Amino acid sequence: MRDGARAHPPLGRVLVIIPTYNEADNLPPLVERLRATMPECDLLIADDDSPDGTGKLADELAAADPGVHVLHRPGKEGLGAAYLAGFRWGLERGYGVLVEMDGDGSHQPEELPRLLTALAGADVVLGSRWVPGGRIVNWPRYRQLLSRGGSAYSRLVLGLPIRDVTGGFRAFRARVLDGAFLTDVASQGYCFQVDLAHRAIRSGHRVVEVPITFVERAHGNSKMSRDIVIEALWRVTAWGVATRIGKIFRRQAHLHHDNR
Ligand SMILES: Nc1nc2c(ncn2[C@@H]2O[C@H](COP(=O)(O)OP(=O)(O)OP(=O)(O)O)[C@@H](O)[C@H]2O)c(=O)[nH]1
Ligand SMILES: [Mg+2]
Repeated sequence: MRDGARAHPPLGRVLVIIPTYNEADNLPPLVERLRATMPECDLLIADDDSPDGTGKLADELAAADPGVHVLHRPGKEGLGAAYLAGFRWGLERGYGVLVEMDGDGSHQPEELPRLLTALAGADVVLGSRWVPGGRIVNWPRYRQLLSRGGSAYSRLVLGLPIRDVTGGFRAFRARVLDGAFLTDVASQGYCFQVDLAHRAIRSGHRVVEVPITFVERAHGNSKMSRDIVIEALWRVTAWGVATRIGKIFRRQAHLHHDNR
């Protein structure tokens, strides 16, 4: 049964996971906007011992608000590791929906209700800059090209039917991330997002994109680096090759079976 109540049961409690590394200026206004827009959603700030004191600020926000939680991690291990720890935290506590959101103000809390509305009829919702209605504010041209190029390459190599493959504003039904889904995820930088989108589609989940407005960070520095781009390139290429080889083997096994 694909449609109906069993395929898309009620969403349950929502946890918004915000990985942070040096986001002291961006975090307080973000938390305030999230609490104002969706007070019923809990927040988890996953901080990698930011040298600028973001973790301490997060503790202060949590002390003042029982809906705000903090996961302190010992050091900078990349976006992927912070999300994996955050997902585990949320799954252990029985949340029905786990949301990914950047802590630098690029994702708009006011757009979260639209993502959750779309999730009522889906398993995964991707906030998308590259579908009609999606917008980018204040991004230099080279960043737009890098993002579009990254999505186009991933789409092509992995055969993914989505436009924004690298975005980081997403909502997952918890049952998608449970079990074996996250086994062996090793991606650290942005290709973590490609990895999750690829896994969700490959495992047959209903994935939909909704347009979002992405705004360049207000304060602080981008963590995008050459190493992160190189990691994404080699991993996506390796997944593409593995997927193709897997298809060839399955086809041959099928033919062999038919000829018996
Ligand atoms: N916990 C943790 N968070 C991280 C790490 N690297 C990046 N982040 C956070 O992940 C989110 C996305 O990373 P950004 O640094 O905003 O990415 P960016 O380099 O600004 O990329 P653009 O926004 O595309 O310019 C932000 O909230 C970062 O603080 C990390 O190693 N650990
Ligand atoms: Mg950013």
